[in-house]
Amino acid sequence: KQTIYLKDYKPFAYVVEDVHLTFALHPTATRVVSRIQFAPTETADGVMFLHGEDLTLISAAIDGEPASYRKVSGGIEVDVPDGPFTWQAEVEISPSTNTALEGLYMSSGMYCTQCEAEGFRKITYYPDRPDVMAPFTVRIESDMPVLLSNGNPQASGDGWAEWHDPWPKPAYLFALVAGELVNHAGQFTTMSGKDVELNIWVRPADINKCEFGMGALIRSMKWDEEVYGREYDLDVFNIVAVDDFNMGAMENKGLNIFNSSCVLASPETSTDANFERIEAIIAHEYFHNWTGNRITCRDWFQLCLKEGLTVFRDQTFTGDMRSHAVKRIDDVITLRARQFREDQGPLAHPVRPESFVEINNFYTVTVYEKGAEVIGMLKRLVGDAAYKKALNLYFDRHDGDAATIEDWLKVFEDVTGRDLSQFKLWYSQAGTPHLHVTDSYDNGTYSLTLRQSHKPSPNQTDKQPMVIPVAVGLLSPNGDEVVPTQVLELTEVEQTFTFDGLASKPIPSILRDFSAPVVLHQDQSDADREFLLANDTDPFNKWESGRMLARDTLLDMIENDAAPNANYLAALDRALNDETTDPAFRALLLALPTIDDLSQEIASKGGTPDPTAIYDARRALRGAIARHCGDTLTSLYKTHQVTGAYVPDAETGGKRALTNAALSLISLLDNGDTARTQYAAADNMTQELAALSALIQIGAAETELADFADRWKDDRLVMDKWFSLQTALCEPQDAAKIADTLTKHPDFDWKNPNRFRSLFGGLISNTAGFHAADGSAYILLTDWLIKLDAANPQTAARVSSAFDTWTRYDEGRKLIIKTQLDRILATEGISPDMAEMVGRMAK
Ligand code: BAL
Ligand code: ZN
Repeated sequence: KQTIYLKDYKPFAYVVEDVHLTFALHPTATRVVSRIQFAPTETADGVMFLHGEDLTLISAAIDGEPASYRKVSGGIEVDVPDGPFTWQAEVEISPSTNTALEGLYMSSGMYCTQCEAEGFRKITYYPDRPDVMAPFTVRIESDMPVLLSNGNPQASGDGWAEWHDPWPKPAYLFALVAGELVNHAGQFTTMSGKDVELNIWVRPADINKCEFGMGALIRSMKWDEEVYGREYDLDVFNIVAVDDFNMGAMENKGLNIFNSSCVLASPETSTDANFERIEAIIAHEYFHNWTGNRITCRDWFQLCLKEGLTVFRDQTFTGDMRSHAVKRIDDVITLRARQFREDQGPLAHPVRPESFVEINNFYTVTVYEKGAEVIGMLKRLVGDAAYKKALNLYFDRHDGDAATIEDWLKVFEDVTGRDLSQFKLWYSQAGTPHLHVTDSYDNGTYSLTLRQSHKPSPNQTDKQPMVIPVAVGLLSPNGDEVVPTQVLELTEVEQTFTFDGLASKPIPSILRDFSAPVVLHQDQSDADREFLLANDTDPFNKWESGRMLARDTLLDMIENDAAPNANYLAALDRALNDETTDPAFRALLLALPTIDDLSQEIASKGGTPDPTAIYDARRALRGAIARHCGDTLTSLYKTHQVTGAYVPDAETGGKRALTNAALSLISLLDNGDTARTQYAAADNMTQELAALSALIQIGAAETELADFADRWKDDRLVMDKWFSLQTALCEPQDAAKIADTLTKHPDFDWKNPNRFRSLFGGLISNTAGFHAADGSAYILLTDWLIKLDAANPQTAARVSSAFDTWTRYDEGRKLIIKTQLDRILATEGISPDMAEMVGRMAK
């Protein structure tokens, strides 16, 4: 496969005016007849290229006459007339043998599709590019009882149904579902009074797991009207749950298809975290209707245009539904753990990449999460009112367009009069900027000097200074906020900002709300951190102060064999007892930096992390916290228990988060007695899983693991948890062996992406286990990646990014990993997806 470059973009030379598709469904021999109206533009030259992969072409005609065409790499070239014409083709495809889960495939007996990014070309010959938009009419012929496609239902009869989608859309938003499904129905009246029929379609056994998803959908529709003024635009909105799915979910117009793990929920089988994630993903896919579908991307380099914005929208939604402070902290934890990690390694790329071989490899945390951070910074820089105006202009100006980042920034420039050319570097410059802060105080004037620096990234050595919004507040030593939050704009390499009229040297609270995705370097004393942990009015920095104390004591323990910092333990104990703060916030104070976070930190300072030593230090600190804060933890555990029926809301969820964080530490002291009692009494999955996790972590879960498997053997989503907990939480030295044993379990259906990711995702997240010095986990994962790649390249390539930190480690580990990467590259028939990912890592 060839490398594709952003700079080579050329529009398609034909307009697609209308698409009509007929599917005669059959597991191994589905026939797809396409009838497509094309009209040439002035750049047309008589030869039209159509994408097509793995298709058996039965017939092709232009205006009723046999077409003249040549098969070429990735599709066909067709000789076409000078004026408008109708292309009609019939192809045969085999959904039941499509294990890559792209295009039309089968999952648990149902037909379904996944076309983003380039799956439609596996369904029929078509200009499969996002800038070609057309209305679609679809006829499905099958004896399956439920037949769905995009848009509105048009007509149906025995064994057939027709759907019409009036909104022009790119092929990646096409969807079709056929199966023995039942629906959980709902209804929404839009702000202009239009009734919309809502459905969540599932297999009959899952019908009791739809209620929460339906509520989340209705909340999302309402929120998009109230906050962004966006109304839904079809008569129906369908969601379908599918067991075998590479992604979390997909925003196909009017027919969202979801990985069943991202929509099905019940108190007995789903945790608080599952409920929150499901609500966010339903919102995300729904929000795509405007940011993605009505306005789509000109080409795949612009992926962040829809994904960054839609993630930003779903993050705000979750904040509105739950807690902005907790959501922001959660998002930053993820951003640093995954996106900063990506930036630090060989897979680093800009939010808008400039080249790719396989676009599926660029559905990354950088495009999504850093893409959302960029929107957040833009909003902070222009202010809420201008952001709102700019968004309205964006929707007005670009509705129906396939747009670019330039189009997006232009609306902000037009609304505010600002020149955003320097800001645009956030889209093109890879890597995490570093922000260095020094300060001084003299005679009532406080000065803050901010300096930015940038490390090289793959193919980017010389970097320019960026616009960095730095939200700052100042506190006086008595705890009063003397300067409320203001946003300093750092645009040069170094700038000094002054604050006058201060009676004493203030304590600065820098980068409030994590106002930019940067690494902050600040000489901050433990005393200042303890002060901010107790007094900061900014919840993010309040939490961050505790986090930095925890990080530094861990680093001191790892690097200098130091004892846990007693001041940190005392400050943590005080913060845990502060009943004025949200229990969910206090639960986050107990979440220590992970082994991978710490190894990122050590590597960024030029050191070589030793995962085993980091594991030992974390365990020692957890023990010290349990002992030092034991009374507090026991008391919190008792006083914050939730009684009554389970509700998946933020308030009771926060209490469960706190009591369960306490439980994990209490279990270090009481041999698991409290956890065993909780496990036995639990009436919801949050409590059950937290107790089971605490027991696994102290190596005392044998009975409960067997009981859990026995009770949940028929629920595949719960069994995914059973697989992942064991590999994630076991002792590092046992991890590879346990993972290997689990691969032999009769329920390890490795072709199911959720099951594969549960087992191996758990192993990878067990950092010290994955990086066991003998390389056993590296070898096991590689064996399985090679096996999976032959069936499902997209998921295999994604999981291979587990190796992207390999250059951090010692020579012994590096040698084993490099050998594995070379082994993958040398495998005959390796997919382009995998070859690109591993090739970038092995460089
Ligand atoms: N567009 C792919 C799935 C998602 O981001 O919603
Ligand atoms: Zn998305």
